[in-house]
Amino acid sequence: MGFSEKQEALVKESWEVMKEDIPALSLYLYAMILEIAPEAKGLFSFLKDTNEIPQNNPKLKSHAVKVFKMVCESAIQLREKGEVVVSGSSLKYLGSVHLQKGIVDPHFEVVKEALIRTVEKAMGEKCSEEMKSAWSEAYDHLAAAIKTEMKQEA
Ligand code: HEM
Ligand code: ISQ
Repeated sequence: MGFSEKQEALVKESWEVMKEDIPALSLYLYAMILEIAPEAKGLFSFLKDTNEIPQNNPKLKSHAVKVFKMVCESAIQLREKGEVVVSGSSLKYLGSVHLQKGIVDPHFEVVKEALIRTVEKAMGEKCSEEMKSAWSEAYDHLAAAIKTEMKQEA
């Protein structure tokens, strides 16, 4: 199934809102990951030695922002080109980072669920099933591209 203009608009529209509240939403994204999969804590260098999510860690925030932005970018590309194209080297890099960290397929489902909950939190009443499924589809394509890279390197 193709990615429609409407779906792209839904992702873009919500990202415009989310951008205004990045610090809080970044923390929320990690909180949701840990709520769904507490064992994921050990994977992140900036979480593994603390009991609370650090409020002011620049790396923590910048990684979360990259995840939001990359999913948003993948929605745009899906609509324009029908596939996700992350510039070659950065996709390779992401593949190798995640491979090295020991990320496996079920982790990708955890992050997807956490991302969707974050969109719900950010959008409140404006969130719809359509909006969530647009994010979910864009995420799936990006995740598939990263997984392919991981398998090639493994
Ligand atoms: C690192 C994106 C899925 C865990 C990163 C980085 C980015 C990123 C941009 C930072 C790389 C760097 O600059 O060094 C994404 C995207 C994903 C995804 C776009 C899915 C579409 C996942 C999943 C997990 C995960 C499913 C597992 C829970 C990690 C960890 C790091 C990382 C542990 C290293 C963090 C550290 O520095 O300790 N990811 N990621 N990622 N990601 Fe992901
Ligand atoms: C995946 N990879 C890196 C950082 C992340 C932050 C929050 C949620 C998922 C992530």
